Amino acid sequence: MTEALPIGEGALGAMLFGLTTTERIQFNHDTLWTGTESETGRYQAFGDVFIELDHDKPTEYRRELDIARSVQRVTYEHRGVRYTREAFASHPAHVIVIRLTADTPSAHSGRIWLTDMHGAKVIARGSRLIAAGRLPDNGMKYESQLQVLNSGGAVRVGTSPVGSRNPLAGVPGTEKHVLPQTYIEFENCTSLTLILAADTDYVPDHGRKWRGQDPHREVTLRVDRASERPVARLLADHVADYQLLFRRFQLDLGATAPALAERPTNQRLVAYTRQKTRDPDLEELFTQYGRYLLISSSRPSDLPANLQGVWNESNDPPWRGDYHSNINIQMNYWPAEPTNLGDLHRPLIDYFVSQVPIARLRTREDKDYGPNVRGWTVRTENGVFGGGSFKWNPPGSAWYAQHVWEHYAFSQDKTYLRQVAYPFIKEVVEFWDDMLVRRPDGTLVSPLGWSPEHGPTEPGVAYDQMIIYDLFTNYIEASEALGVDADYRARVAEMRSRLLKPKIGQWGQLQEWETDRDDPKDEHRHVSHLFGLHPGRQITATQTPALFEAAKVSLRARGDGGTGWSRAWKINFWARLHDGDHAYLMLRNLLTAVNTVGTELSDGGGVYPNLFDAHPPFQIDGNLGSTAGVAEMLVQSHEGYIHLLPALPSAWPDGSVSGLRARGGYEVDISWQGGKLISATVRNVNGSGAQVRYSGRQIPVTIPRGKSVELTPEIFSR
Ligand code: FUC
Repeated sequence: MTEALPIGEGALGAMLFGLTTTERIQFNHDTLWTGTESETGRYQAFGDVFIELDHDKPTEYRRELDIARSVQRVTYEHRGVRYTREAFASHPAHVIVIRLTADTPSAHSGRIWLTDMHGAKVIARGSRLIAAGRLPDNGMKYESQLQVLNSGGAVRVGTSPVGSRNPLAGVPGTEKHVLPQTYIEFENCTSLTLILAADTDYVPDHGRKWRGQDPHREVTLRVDRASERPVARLLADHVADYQLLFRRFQLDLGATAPALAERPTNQRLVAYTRQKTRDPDLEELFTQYGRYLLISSSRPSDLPANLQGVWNESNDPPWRGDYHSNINIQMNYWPAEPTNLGDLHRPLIDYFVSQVPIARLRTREDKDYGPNVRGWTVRTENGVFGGGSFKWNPPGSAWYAQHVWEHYAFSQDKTYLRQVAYPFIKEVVEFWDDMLVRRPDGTLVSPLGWSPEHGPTEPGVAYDQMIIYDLFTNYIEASEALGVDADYRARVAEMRSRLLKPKIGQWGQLQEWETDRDDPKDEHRHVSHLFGLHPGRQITATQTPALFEAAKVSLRARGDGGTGWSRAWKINFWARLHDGDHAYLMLRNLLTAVNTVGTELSDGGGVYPNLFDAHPPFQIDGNLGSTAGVAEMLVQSHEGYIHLLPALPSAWPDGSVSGLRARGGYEVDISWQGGKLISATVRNVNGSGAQVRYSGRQIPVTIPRGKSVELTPEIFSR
């Protein structure tokens, strides 16, 4: 899982190991979950496809993932034959396609297994393998089907006698796999095409008890339809669909020396770590890889990407492969809006909405909140049936509401604001309207705070106070944008003004707790008390300069290490602090080659050879958070204006970016040289007037909708 390459069509994902003796394709579907309305459950692995080839000791071996097309390829030579294997996950067809070809006719002979991670019996229908079952835990129905198509040679169903040689012996990670007796045998085939589909009966709807149709019909149809189409058409449709999303954002951070650029990514990563090579192409790749992973694991109407996206080989994954509400699920979606994938933010928002009915019940059942509280909140660990576990995370729902708001802030989609965002945000505001405690002097505090994930449980923790401030701000702006609820808006504004404020402590730090007890040696991975700096907008250089300086002091004390996601967050923090060089240092610290797969909680973050973020273990938030961090270095828009190059590091003197989105309904392209702006194009997608800032100067720009203006540095020096 640290070397295999991921593909995905949103719901269905796979890891391709690129082996030549027995290839392994480990697959997942985002809905295969244990658990119930009262238990988080666990994200489950679905199954594997094994292709026995017996191409031992290949030469000229090359394995690649083309993220510009979302196609994985393996090529090698074996006994004078040149083999090519290509795989892609098609969103339009909802299938994974694996194609095996060679430069010599009749060169493929071997066997193919479909395995099921929950022990379902595998049957064959023609040259199709089918595994259907129910999760023992909650009765969820699931099914996978694998069609094998050939040109030349023969394909037939085989059954292995008990006790026959296990072709998986020596395939890493398959020690516990039991091979089904039924398989497909192929002999002297010129090419093979494998079509894989999988699904469950999960629906994100508590009103239907989370269950819909038996997946059999849909899975059968998907495989039938894809099997009838020429592979070239499937591929062309897939690439076109993928590129519509991927190409919206382009990035050039400079050129890597040709001799280095030719080397494989894993070697470049090691050189980058150990020899501190300059490798802007690797930094670009890593940034775009985050977008690739989001496109591959999050499409409208899917579940959002969990701790491992859709790439998980275990039925007992670390932290259940769940939705952690105190940083992780949010970080997964930080890059969506700025890097022009706003439509892929919807799975997260729709997931929140689907969980609310149960979250409301659970909140009112809890003695800390009581039966009369309005609104709802969540626990730290969450599944897909509304249930959660581990401690309550009181401001969790308010942090969710930030995402609901941000989708409007970027898109300016009023229908969405009215129908989805506003009611959601308002209900969470009501929760805090009921929960905040008013002290004798009028100060409002959250009563049961816990700064994730350390320190005491007590009132007035910065994490809670800042998220509530953010929630109230978003509510005020949402109700203004819709022109509704003026009276309640005034009440919320009054509450916001009385919230216990961020405090500066004895060593100049921004306090994590109301009591000035921060330890300057505390390098805890969570940096929750800087929420107001990022992803919030309470602390800014212009509005709160003293707090801005205190945030710097706190962040410096927290250090430049941490888990993968902690490093990714620090890229964003330093970008918001307008310190491009420090943000860049954090990017380098994240892009550190790591091999550890055991759980490390204090330090050890980095990336694996396949560029998956290492918490350790693998956790996708660091990938996605880092992509957001790079966007934050190039454009910011959280202060009511579009800020060009707010944190450009000296390591990227020349470069360009296009397709960055800014709040207010704008899109921005920028090119720079010698660390200075050359030109910027600001397009009005759905905005109504903007301010643009560069190098300390700000100008208003008026652009008709659908049009753009080009801004040169002179405009800012007038
Ligand atoms: C939070 C973090 C851990 C880990 C887990 C999934 O609890 O504190 O580091 O990322 O989520």
